[in-house]
Amino acid sequence: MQAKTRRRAIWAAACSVLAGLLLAAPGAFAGVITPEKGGSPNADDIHTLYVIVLIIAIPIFLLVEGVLIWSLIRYRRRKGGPQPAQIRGNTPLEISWTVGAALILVVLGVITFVYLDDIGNPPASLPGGFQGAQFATIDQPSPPRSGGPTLRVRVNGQQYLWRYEYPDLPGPNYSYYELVVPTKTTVVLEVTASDVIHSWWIPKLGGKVDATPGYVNKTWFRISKPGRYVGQCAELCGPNHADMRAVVRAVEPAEFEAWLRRHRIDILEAQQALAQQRQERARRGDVQ
Ligand SMILES: [Cu+2]
Repeated sequence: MQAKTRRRAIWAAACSVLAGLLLAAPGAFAGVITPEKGGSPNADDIHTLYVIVLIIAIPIFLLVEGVLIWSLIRYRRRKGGPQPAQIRGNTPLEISWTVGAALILVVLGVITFVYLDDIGNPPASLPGGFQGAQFATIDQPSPPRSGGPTLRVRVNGQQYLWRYEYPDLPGPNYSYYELVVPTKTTVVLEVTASDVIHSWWIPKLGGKVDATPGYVNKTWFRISKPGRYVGQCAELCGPNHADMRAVVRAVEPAEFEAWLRRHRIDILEAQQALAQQRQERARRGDVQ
């Protein structure tokens, strides 16, 4: 009797712990079973789409698995018992779950296409965004629907780093590893590679984009608040693929302008110093 009570207490404790874990799960699983959000509107939309699919899929999964497990236990062959009923097919049931699944697919398809427009097409920059930006679009010959300038950035994957350049801003303005962007500004990325296939991915700023030599793939993001967003090349590109990380640092538009000016001067000074060094070596007769 005592052993039975103890077993019941253990079961009750295990059930409470499991219930507690389930309650804590939404927080614990944020960004683990769903894509990350909070960096850019396209990432938020991708996250919402994912959650909608999960909300529809989880009850169906539980229902199907529940009926399966229940049937396995309820209709199992018992020792010495009679042979369980052998049922083959049920036309009305089969038609209804086929039609039901098709209807769910249609609903998911419609919802996805509604969101795809906002995920694929870069929106306008927010008021107060960087003013030196230009018009740019994905798949469209005209400016973005809602108008407004966007900032174009060329992203080039190389074993094992990312190179960035702002083709519409005064140069030289390239940088490596860290991409600095202004907040409230739609940034359109033109992603390519110069050696093998890489994949640009900052989870909080949207989906992965293949960086393929000879092709330019486009994506975009728009960050509202200053911050640092980290990512990782998502295509196995060689032995040091794991080191091919990327950082996007978002700063206020005024700070971006100041950074750009300083950065340009730094590059020019470095280029001048290098040219001087080369001249001196040539004068000394060093062979290059
Ligand atoms: Cu890689």
